[in-house]
Amino acid sequence: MRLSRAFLPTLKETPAEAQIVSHRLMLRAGLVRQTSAGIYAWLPAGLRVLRNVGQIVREEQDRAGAQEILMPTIQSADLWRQSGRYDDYGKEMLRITDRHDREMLYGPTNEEMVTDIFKSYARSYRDLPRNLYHIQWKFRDEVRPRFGVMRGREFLMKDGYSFDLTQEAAQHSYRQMFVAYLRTFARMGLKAIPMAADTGPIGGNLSHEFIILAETGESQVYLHRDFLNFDPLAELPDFDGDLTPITDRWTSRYAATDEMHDEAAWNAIPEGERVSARGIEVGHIFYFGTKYSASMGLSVPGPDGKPVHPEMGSYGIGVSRLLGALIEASHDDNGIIWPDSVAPWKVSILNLKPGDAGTDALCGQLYAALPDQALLDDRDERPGAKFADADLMGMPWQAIIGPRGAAAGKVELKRRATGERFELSLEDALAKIKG
Ligand code: P5A
Repeated sequence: MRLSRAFLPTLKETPAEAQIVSHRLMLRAGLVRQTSAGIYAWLPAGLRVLRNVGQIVREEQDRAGAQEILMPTIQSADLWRQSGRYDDYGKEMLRITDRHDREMLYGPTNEEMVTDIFKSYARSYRDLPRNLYHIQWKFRDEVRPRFGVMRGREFLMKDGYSFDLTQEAAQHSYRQMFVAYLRTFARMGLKAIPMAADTGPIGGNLSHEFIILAETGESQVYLHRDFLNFDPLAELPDFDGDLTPITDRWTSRYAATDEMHDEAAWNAIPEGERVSARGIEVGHIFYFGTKYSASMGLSVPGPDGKPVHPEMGSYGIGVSRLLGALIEASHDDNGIIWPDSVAPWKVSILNLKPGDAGTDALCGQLYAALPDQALLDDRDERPGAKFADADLMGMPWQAIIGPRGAAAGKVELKRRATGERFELSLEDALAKIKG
């Protein structure tokens, strides 16, 4: 993309309404635009990151054996009456009436709908286990939407749902998602720590929140410092095999959200090993047994012919919230520092002298060699403005090209995260950018 033709509206001023750094930077870097309280339009750069995040989520869900579907945003109130949640959900649910006076709602989550869909097809225990997920917009009429996409009213969630024959099998499905989540967040360069959590309106008695430590986080959390050194990408697990050694390792140390905090267990940990911090919840997984299958009449004949209600769990990732979390975790005074895996473009190419034949040619060559991966700053602007915008937008690499370098056939490559600079030939620069 050429900046001279792109819709990438950066702001120099700090927007007054933004209270935390990620929100400020998302507005300043032109990633999103608020259209109503807690509702955002995604501009080109923001949309590219949202898609990259979604793609990592998708790959790890598929790897763990889940299958992607796409359910609608609008649901019928009748479905929710079956589970009893239509009234329970209260004011957070956006209720809509259609032209025939039928009660509808904008889905805040999809347990009811997926249970109903699965019920239409499941014929016997041989149709178990199954795990279905989608990445779809949700609406929750939050009392206090705030911090930009972090607590929105409309937000993008990956929500997955598992169906199993036995409690044991359901716990295996839960562990598959537990491990898939560890991998998902690690691939985005985030350290997300699973913590014992409260189940709230979803239900059940087993649940973990995946939390990223950040001063601006909305949750108070308590954890053992060992978690800070765990590496989820050290090995590729066999998702069909026994995952308990991995999950046991992660649950063997104390980690809890405020609601689940146990003072006695906490005090038993030596003081120097305790970390109490603020955190951002980027994922939440639940095992709730037959809560929805029983209330919604989902059952299949088991191996002995007797009907069984499948054991279920649900698994959520805040895809749009992750953009805020990623920026909270990776920025400096000058702007965003995108991790390579989610960056909107791999490199910003800074043409320091548009109109200079040699400079234009070298920029053009680099740009052409990186289809859809480079943002070319070919604007008629001072170099200072280009440096500032490139730092603000946060591509992992900056390729700085001016007349002197161009004459020598050299590209100055800057790593956004560290500020390291390299003088390289076009080929060597390309190799580094492609990593
Ligand atoms: C799990 C999947 C559920 O809804 N049902 C389907 C279960 N869980 S949850 O914890 O309520 O939400 C899952 C994740 O969605 C993100 N999230 C939000 N993101 C932005 N704005 C919001 N208002 C918001 N509410 C929830 C969180 O990351 C949460 O972990």
